[in-house]
Amino acid sequence: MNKRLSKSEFKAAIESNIKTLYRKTIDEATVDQVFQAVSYAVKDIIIDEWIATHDEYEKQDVKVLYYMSMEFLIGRTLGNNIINIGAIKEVREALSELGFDLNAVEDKEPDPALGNGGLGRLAACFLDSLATLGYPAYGCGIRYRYGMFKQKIEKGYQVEVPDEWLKNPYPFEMKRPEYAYEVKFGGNVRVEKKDGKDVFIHENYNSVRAVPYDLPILGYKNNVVNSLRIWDAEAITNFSLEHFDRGEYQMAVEQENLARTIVEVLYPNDNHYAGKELRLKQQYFFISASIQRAIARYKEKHNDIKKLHEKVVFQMNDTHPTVAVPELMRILLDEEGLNWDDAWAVTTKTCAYTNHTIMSEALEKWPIDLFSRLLPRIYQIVEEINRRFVESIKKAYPGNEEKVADMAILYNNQVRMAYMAIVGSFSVNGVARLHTEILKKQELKDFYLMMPEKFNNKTNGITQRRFLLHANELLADWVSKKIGSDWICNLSAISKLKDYLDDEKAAMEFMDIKHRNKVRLAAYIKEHNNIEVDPDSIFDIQVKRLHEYKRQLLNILHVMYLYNKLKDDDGFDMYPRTFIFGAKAAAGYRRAKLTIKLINSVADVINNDSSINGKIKVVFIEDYKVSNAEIIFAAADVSEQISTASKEASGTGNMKFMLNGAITLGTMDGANVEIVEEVGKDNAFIFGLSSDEVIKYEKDGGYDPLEIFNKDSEIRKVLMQLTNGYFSAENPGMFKEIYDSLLYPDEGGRADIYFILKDFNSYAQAHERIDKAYQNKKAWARMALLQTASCGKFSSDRTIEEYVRDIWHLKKVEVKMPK
Ligand code: 26Q
Repeated sequence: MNKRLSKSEFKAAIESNIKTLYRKTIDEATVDQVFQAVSYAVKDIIIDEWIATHDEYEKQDVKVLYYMSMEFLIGRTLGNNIINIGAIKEVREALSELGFDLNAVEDKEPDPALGNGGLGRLAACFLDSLATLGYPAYGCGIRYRYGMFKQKIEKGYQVEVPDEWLKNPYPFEMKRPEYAYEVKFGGNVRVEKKDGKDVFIHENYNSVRAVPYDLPILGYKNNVVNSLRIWDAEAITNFSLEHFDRGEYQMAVEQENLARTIVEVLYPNDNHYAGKELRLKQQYFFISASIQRAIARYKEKHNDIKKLHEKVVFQMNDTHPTVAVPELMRILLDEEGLNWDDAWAVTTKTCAYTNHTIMSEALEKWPIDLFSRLLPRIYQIVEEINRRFVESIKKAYPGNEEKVADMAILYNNQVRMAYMAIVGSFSVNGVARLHTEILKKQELKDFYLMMPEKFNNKTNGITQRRFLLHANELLADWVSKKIGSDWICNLSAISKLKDYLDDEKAAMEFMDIKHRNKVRLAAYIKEHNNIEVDPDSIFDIQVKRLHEYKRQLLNILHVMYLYNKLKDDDGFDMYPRTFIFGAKAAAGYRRAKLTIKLINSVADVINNDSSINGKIKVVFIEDYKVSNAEIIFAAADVSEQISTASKEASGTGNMKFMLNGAITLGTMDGANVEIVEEVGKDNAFIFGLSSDEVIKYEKDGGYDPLEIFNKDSEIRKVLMQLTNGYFSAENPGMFKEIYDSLLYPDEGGRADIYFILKDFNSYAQAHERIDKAYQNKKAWARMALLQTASCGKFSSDRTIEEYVRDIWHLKKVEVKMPK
């Protein structure tokens, strides 16, 4: 380990940073200032390893992965960085002697929320694993001025507040102006003949300068520091007086505006496509800059651009970065002078694509007029890619015009980005086994039949270093005491805990830690919601983005049902349960926002009804994000993973809960299937339709929720409460929209399209099994410990090793530091 600082050296570094940054002594410093000072002390250590890592990459001339993603939900980095440089003890003690608490200092870091949810957090877990495993990689993304909005709950409604994460300088980022590139938009393309060849001249365009900022991504105690490179936009034409009297004034203003707006804000849609021009600008902006840089770096050492794929691989995180395909073609054709076939061979050996969804409303389809206006040269290339691809479809299926309609990249005046991603890539992967099978058999069947060799599965994973080592110190220490610390870099070693399954003392220690974590969450809830919750009750938690397919509505309707039973049925009793929710809704997603209001309205009534003796509490945690997620996962008994089967590609929260010993209550969807496979079906609470059944109903019809409504008086009562003001006395009609969606056909002619009523009774029965199981403390403890002991497969380290083996073919690098 490099330059191991002792406690006293840390103290000195912190004090000296306080002095140079703020002209203050440590006694006068605020906690915010101490956060900055500690961060700079840590950064000092990181810098040497950062340099050494990149020297080693240069020296060994390694192949590099560029992970292209519109989102990196990295969360706070100080705590993780301190752990990864192996200095947690020294820093904590140094701060304590200076009169500060490390946790309080960590809390001062803004939570960089450059992502929406699963896909963005996955990218962050992957960077963590890549660095820890020693693989050369860059994350490439956007330096949004405003990340994911902060959520406030006012009168039960979500209110969005801008996330000003850059209000104070962010200590870990480094501006790299020497790697700036120009990115061009709009204008037109003129063709000229030069030496008998067509030359494409892009003119009358607007452009911006893309300027990268690097964030260090540390491996765990291995001296490796990779980079997350996020691009900022600056105006190329700065205001200058000489332009004032000419038409260029307008131009200068436009370029300033363009630069400012491009990186202004992360689109807060999760799993939903909105065809906004600015979004496409963002996509092309960071892709063009990233690829220009990757090629320039390649050319520093290599002169045969046809061998680019030997040293470079671009992984596209969903379709959002798919303009990488035509942009790489543009550079190879127009700037490197390759012919089409050579350029296409290089491109399709360099690009790979990950699919994260089959939901039709999430598929990116850009209107051709918008696309071609914004990216005229790129569009020409897309046309040619499409022309050649259509030709190959016709060759494979002579006379079959339907195939062309089903598969063409350009169709119905739209650019179908997923199809371009598949055609331009050598690898197409899904993110859990079931999801990949659905892709192959249903959504992308035509492509699978035509190019089966491209398709593969990479079941998602999570980093145990953040979601156990950092998030749940008590449990992490306990695990290490029992089985050693191998699990930190090799999660499959955690299965050694299985030796303790029938050791009652160990099981009780495990549950005692769970209890202490529940006390920690209860304190958080008291502070933020002013609600008292009982740490002895079952903590039943659903935290994830709010989306109809994730069925938070099923959860809250079931809470209403239980409440009715407590009130109406004297013979009914239940173990005390705390239902905890956390979810952001996309700002424009009306029904999702109404569901948040419903949860809060139900919470208000139930939490204030003393007649039920506190048997049920309902809590909506405001502003669910990476930093409070860490506290939440550690405290869960039950993990709600209740999406409509076939809709959740994988899920990753399910794995974070499992790692922390919560038991899954879920459908056979996404990675739940593989979780159940690891723990055994008796150690999970599974309910509901299978994905095959859902898909069959969707195809053939045959489901009518009104039948259930008419037959089942308990369900009917719950639904009536949505329209009779039971939970919204001030406005009885408030939840009518939700009621209608469950019973009456939508514009597509179907009612209850997420099968909430269909799965309701099966869900209620699974809850009854939980109620019973929890009362056997010993059996529950064993089952909880088994979750942690069985989660080895779900490390993102395993996922990354599979990507490396099957797709990226990277070589591990060791970084040695002088002692
Ligand atoms: C698209 C176009 C315009 C604006 C926004 C978007 C957009 C943004 C984010 C579309 C989709 C997303 C995010 C998708 C996502 O998070 N998917 C999740 O990915 C996880 C990691 O693979 C899976 O575990 C989840 O199942 C999947 O829902």
